[in-house]
Formats: sequence, structure tokens, C-alpha cells
Amino acid sequence: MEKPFPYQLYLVISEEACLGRNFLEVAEAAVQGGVDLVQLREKNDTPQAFLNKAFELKELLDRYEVPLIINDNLEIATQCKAAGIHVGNSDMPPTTIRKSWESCRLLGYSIEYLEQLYNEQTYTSDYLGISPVFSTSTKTDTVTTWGFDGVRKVRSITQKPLVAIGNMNASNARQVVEAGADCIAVVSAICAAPKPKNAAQLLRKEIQKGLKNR
Ligand code: TZP
Ligand code: MG
Repeated sequence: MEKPFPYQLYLVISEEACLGRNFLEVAEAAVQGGVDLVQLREKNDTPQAFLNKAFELKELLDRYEVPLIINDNLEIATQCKAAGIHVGNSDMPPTTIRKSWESCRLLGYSIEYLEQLYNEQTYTSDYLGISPVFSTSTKTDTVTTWGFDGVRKVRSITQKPLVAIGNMNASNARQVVEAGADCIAVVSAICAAPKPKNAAQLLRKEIQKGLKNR
């Protein structure tokens, strides 16, 4: 049995993605609009700057009882007492993370190829990121895209909670949920939205519609 995964709208945030706005304000508006899981993903920060942001975001999210996930940095994830960590195929493997961080509650692993579904890293993780569903200018070092059919295929193979990421927005959220995603993860659809709270509310509604049709 997989652990329950009660999250539907997952914000992946960085300061840069917020286009000059305060990332904590964007995160707070997003949570008020219905985001129920947040990942801090800072690729260019110094470790100290990343850690400072992690502490600030953790304090904010604790007030809303929303879990924080740290992208690809075990040290920072454990120091700020995050709920979990998210890693990709070329990052520290989930098996290694489990060994050194036993109390990790949410260990996410990105799936870029079907073959990954059959490896030990997939079995060890708590949820899978289907990455990317569609091509996106937010992350360009990707190989292929899954599309709705890819999501359906992954759903037919694994019981793991599936998080769809890559150019997800209010026009495709319903369909990707119908295809089998349990949760939608977004950067731009919220961080770059004129009104992040409204954007989150709209995404939530589309996800609900998709869940009803399953
Ligand atoms: N992993 C796969 S696609 C992606 C990540 C972090 C970026 C998603 O960004 P956006 O702006 O929601 O397309
Ligand atoms: Mg990575």
C-alpha cells in the first residue's frame, strides 16, 4: 500500500519565477487560493541564501499547515525540517536519501523515461513527478514530453501518487487529471500570474472537475 497522498495543487516556487515580487507573498496568496503543497527550487542561490529562504518559507507554510519540500538538497531539507525532498534522475538517489533521512515524509522522484518506473528509486519514493508533461521554458534540459497519453501509460503501470509537471495550467489541468494524475505541479501558472490567489483557485476548480470525471 502506498502512503496516502492528499495533495492536489503543488506550487514549485523560486524567487526568480515570481518576476520581482516577494516570493513569500506569492506563496501566501497561492496557499490562500488552494495550493496544498509547496516546493522551494532555487538553482542559482548560494547554500546560505537557499537555507535562509527555506527557513522563511517553512515558517509561513507552518501557519497554514502546508508541507514544504526542498528541491535536490538534503542538507537544506533536514536543516529547515522540511516535510520532504524532491530529486531528479541525475540527483542524489532516493535510496540514499532514505538511508540518511529516515523521517523524510515526502520523497519525490521525477520520471523522465518509462524504464525508470521499474527501478529501485521509484519503489523507494513516495510520489512520482511526471516530468515534463509538456515542454516548458521554465525547464529546458528535458529530453521528451509525456503528453496526456504518457500520463495514462504511467497510470496503468504504477499505483504511486502521480504529480504532473511541465506547462500545466488551467486549460490542461482537467485533462491531465482525467488521464490519471493525482496532483498538478506548477511554476509559471501561479508565480507569474497577475493574481496568484485567483490562479490557484482556478486551477483547483479544474482539478476538481477532472477528479469527478474519473
Ligand atoms: N520539472 C519538470 S518541468 C518543470 C520542472 C521543475 C518546470 C515547470 O514549470 P512550469 O512553468 O509550470 O511549466
Ligand atoms: Mg534536479
